[in-house]
Amino acid sequence: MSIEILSQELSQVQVQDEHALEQFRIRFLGSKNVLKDLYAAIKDIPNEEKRSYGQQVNALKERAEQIYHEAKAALTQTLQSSHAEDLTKPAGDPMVGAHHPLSLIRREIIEIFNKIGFVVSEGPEIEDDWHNFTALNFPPEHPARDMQDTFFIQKGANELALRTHTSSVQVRVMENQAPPIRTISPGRVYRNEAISARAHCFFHQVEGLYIDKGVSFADLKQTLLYFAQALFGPQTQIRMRPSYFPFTEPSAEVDVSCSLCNAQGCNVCKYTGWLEIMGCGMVDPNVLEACGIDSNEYTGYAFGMGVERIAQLKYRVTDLRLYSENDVRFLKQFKPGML
Ligand code: 2NM
Repeated sequence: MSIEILSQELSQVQVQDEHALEQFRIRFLGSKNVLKDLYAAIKDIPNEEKRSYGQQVNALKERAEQIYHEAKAALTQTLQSSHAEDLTKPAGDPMVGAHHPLSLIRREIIEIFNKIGFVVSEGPEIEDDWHNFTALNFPPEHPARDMQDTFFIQKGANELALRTHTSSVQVRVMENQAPPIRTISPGRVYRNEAISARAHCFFHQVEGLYIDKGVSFADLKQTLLYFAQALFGPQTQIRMRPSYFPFTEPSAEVDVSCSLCNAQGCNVCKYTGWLEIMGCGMVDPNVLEACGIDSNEYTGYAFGMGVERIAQLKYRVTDLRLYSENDVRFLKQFKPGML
């Protein structure tokens, strides 16, 4: 190896990592380094050239040492700056996730009814005509059976539908269990609606059903009063207004006194002091019979509420679309213990 070649090598060398640094050290500064041959060759150099030859080899050695020390210093610095954290610092606050507001409300509703003996039942989101309509006493020409209102799915010769309410789950419970029945059915339901701030093509319900001997409208009213006070506070009052559903007779809409203004009137309750939160009624004998329950022996009540509606009242959400857009700026507001 000549002085010229090694000199050129040193002028071009790049030491980019610790491995390259060690290779460089072995080659130029190690116990078998390439300069040793050059030093050994001094004895064969003519006397008058020895001095200049020795100076050139020494210069090579010094240059190699300089390169080595500079590269080592540079590498140590990048290593230290990538470990710039203070490792003795105590840990910061852990990242705490949020729950979806609809999950929070659903959980709260389920807990309130669990305490008085209702158990959760679930069922399929894709239903047949029987469980979604016919068993629930929907007449053949009812508008809900129209394409305008319901999403239908063609599966071979069968027409199926995305369930429009979770009452379909309760039909399955009644078909498969003997009374007494005390159940609540939370779940997603679908309606063929144009999406806006006030309407969506899917939303969430919790429906309740109680069937036994001698169940009365008074039982229904007291249960819903207990529920309203557990959810909105002990000062809450309820009122019932006559209504109509195919599956209940008589039927009613349930209002709760507005907890935001103490029923004094505000823009949320439209200055009425009341907020509509659910529908209810006594299960129609036709529904009981369709599900194999003797309507001479048993009576029952049922109710249904929209989870979005309740979350809207408790959390003041004014646009339904926020529930399904997954914008973290919305979602992260719902931390444990926020209410
Ligand atoms: C409501 C209103 C009134 C209801 C009826 C039934 C069933 F399966 F027993 F017939 N489940 N839920 C019901 C009754 C639902 O939602 C507004």
